[in-house]
Amino acid sequence: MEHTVWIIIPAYHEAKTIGAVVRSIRRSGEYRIVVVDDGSTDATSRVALRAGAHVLVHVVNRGQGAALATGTAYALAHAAEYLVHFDADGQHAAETINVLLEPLFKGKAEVALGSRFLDNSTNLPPLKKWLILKPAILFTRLFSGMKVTDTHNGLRALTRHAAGRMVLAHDRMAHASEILDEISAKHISYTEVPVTVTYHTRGQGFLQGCAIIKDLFLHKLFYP
Ligand SMILES: Nc1nc2c(ncn2[C@@H]2O[C@H](COP(=O)(O)OP(=O)(O)OP(=O)(O)O)[C@@H](O)[C@H]2O)c(=O)[nH]1
Ligand SMILES: [Mg+2]
Repeated sequence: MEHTVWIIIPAYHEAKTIGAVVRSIRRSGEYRIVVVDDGSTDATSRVALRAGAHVLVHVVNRGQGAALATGTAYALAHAAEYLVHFDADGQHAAETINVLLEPLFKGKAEVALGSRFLDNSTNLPPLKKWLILKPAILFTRLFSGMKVTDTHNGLRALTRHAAGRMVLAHDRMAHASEILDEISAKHISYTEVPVTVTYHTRGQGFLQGCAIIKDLFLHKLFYP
């Protein structure tokens, strides 16, 4: 690959999936991969290292936003021209990386945001979809005026220039809305790309969603 692309994978207790995730990314292209082990007490780091990723470790759990910020700083310090955010839990498909990068390579946008709502390929749990994601999309539209179809999707690609200008100060789940706020405030060009996210289990998504909503409100009310 003529470009230096870094894949940033925040990982918290993902020893079961991280090895297969790293290997599938390595098979799909010449990417550099950094796994940020967010204070896991399982074998996440060891498995990621063995699969061929660079591994950074938070000594305590700081949240997905903080793990992304750590990975971003590392990638920028290691000549990244493009950066991709990718989950460690096996829900994202490695083949999507190229699709996300394409509009960036062509200079059409500085950020490509994955969306689960541009086609019907993602089988979202209904509670998560209607109680969490749809209200979050509406909330974002009202507060920041951004008309994106999916506000809390962990799959996105950024140019070095865009990633370098974004400040990710929100450690936990509200980093997704923070990224959108940064795109809007700093007039960074973006496009949405349809992606498929695989859902195997139910339940956990709902608690996660509550955390998103809580963070979102606290963030808007106390740090506007
Ligand atoms: N839950 C959680 N995930 C973290 C944390 N730090 C890093 N991560 C990683 O962030 C990624 C996304 O976490 P998920 O819990 O799957 O969140 P999600 O994909 O938005 O939610 P689902 O749609 O329910 O899967 C995974 O790769 C996690 O390993 C943390 O403190 N908590
Ligand atoms: Mg997930």
